[in-house]
Amino acid sequence: MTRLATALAALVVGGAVTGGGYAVAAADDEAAEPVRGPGTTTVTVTIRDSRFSPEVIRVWEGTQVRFVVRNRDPLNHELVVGPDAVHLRHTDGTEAAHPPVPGEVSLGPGQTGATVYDFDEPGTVRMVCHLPRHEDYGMVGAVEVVPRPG
Ligand SMILES: [Cu+2]
Repeated sequence: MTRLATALAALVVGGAVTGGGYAVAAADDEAAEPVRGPGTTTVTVTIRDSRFSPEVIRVWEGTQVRFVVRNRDPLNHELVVGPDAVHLRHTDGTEAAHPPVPGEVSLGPGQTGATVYDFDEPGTVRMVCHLPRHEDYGMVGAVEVVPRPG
């Protein structure tokens, strides 16, 4: 099981116990992630050893996140954030390189890049590196979009 899957499983279990559950979203090796936003916010994601850090990001609905992505590995990576349809398109492998569209950034070895994405609906939005076998290796993360009260 990947660390993310473990974290999500913990989230489900925690939800059953506490009725809230979000507090359990942080992996045991990471400090609890604050809920960021609303409005605009910048999140730095570091890639090392083909892992995103942080793997779980929490934002209020109605938050625009500017992802600054730092690739600390000596190989190519990417960060693609979006709904399942976007990930399916990349999994099919029909798009090898990514033009600068919101939520997608490709990074050469040691590069830093940025992309912007709007989180307007509560729920879980996955972030994935779709280079061959990277997702299987565990290069996945999630943005938990928390509904705003009222
Ligand atoms: Cu990768």
